Amino acid sequence: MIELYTWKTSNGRKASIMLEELGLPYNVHPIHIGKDDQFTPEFVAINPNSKIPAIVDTDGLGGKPYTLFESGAILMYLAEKTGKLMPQDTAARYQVIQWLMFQMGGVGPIFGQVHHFERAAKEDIPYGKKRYGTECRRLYSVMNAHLEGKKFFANDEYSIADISILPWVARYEWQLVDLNDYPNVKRWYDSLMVRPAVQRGMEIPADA
Ligand SMILES: N[C@@H](CCC(=O)N[C@@H](CS)C(=O)NCC(=O)O)C(=O)O
Repeated sequence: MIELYTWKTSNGRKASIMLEELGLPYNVHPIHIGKDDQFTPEFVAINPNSKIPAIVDTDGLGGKPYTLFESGAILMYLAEKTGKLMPQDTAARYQVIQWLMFQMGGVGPIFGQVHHFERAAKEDIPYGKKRYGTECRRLYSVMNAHLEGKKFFANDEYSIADISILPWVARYEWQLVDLNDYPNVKRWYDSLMVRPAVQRGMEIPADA
């Protein structure tokens, strides 16, 4: 059984979409980050960095419980555990890892800053909005150019690379982005958002 510690955010949804796609049984433990649940001693014991998502695989490596945080590591672990959504072939595998790292090092941190400066900051900081908004739109342009003539980010196969990027693009309105300006991203996004597993994963935790 996978114990999933999460909240209804872009990083949290990566893990829940992945679990839904794999059809693995899992229990959801809501960590209300707006109420500081991430700083409780119980959760810090699972993730010393106090961020969701995190998992405990009760049937982990060697049959022992295995604890993991960082959404990219969780996606890779679950892909390896099941042999799904990441290819075995080394060249193809690194294409997936490359776009996963693009998300973890670029899309996530930059889009997150856009969300902060546009929606959460208690003061209006035009420099922050401009700096992160410009980089966000540049990343959309990179994705749009890459997806020309392609169905998915890597190897023309659905993978954890797509799952990592999707919940961040799902917040395009928060990023003040019109997806019609990036037609290849829009086509990719529309084709994935109709997947039942994606729709279920986007709604976890149900009561958040
Ligand atoms: N690099 C981490 C980032 C995780 C992260 O920033 N999670 C946010 C929610 S999307 C969080 O837990 N924020 C709570 C806080 O910063 O106190 C990952 O991909 O797992």
